[in-house]
Amino acid sequence: MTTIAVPAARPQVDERIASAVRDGLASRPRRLPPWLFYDHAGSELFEQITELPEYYLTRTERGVLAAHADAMIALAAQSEGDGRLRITELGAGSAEKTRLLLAAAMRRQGTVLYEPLDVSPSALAAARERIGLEIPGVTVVPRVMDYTQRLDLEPAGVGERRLVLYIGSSIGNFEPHEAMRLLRQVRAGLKAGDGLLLGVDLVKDEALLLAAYDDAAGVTAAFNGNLLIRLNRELAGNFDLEAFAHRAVWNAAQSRIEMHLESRGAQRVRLEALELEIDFAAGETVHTENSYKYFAGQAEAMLAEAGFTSAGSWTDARGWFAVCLGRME
Ligand code: AVJ
Repeated sequence: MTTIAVPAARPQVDERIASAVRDGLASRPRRLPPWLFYDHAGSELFEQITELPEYYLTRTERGVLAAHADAMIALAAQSEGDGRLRITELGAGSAEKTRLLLAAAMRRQGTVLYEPLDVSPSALAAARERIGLEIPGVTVVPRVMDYTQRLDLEPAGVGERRLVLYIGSSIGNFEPHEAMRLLRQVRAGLKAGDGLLLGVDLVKDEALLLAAYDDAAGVTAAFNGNLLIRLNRELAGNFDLEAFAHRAVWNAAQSRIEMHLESRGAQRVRLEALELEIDFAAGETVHTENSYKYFAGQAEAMLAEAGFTSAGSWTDARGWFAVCLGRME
């Protein structure tokens, strides 16, 4: 009889995650990239966030889209005559918000090709189910792509123009220079007549901003802390959740909400899979997210700087959230 030595079960380490965590935790101040939030549990927590009374972003943008989707689609479709729109979304779809735009395109042209781009195959599969089943006439063509690295789009068909959606203020996670790089990258993938619909959260009263990122029910705190649960699971870590506090800060000089995890005391944490030990001082923070807030007119200016012509801009009655259409001439 042969005895086979079974190595201790060790999680399969994803290199992209390993290097982001290694670099981020070694830098001062320590940081972790916000894309790490979105494992299965994190995506569910984010869905819960979008329904919180304090998290005005999703429902405000949804209101803007509900009121103006037809106008947005009409403007995107018509420049130099009417084109059929193909709708390409950066990210795997934002549920009812995307649906409002697809429904408007359906009203205009009867059928529509919808192309969500995302790094996550499972997120794309869910989007395909959701959209494909709920709106007959929409053909969903999902593509696995890290659009922050490169955007390679097959050219839209003859007589067809592409409308790229980048809604939900997802752009707010990027530093201003990275955001501009991304917009230019999108523009480089488009041709004359194509457009980009950009949704951005606007600067408002500080108390409202802070509440949106530090809700009474503690869902955002759980979303932030889930990052540590993920590192424990995927990198064999021993973070003690109770030993870190959720912090949301308004950085007025940079016009951004920051989220941090603050070490409640001096402690040592081990990430077995990286053979890494980190000593946290009491009060030391890990910066986990920036969520930039823009001034009125700023999104239009960014679109213009990236080479788009500003074709339309919509906001809610309180001026909390803006959706802007940039077009390629
Ligand atoms: C998905 C990046 C738009 O910044 O508001 C929600 C993520 N972070 N609550 C945002 C988030 C904390 C969200 N974005």
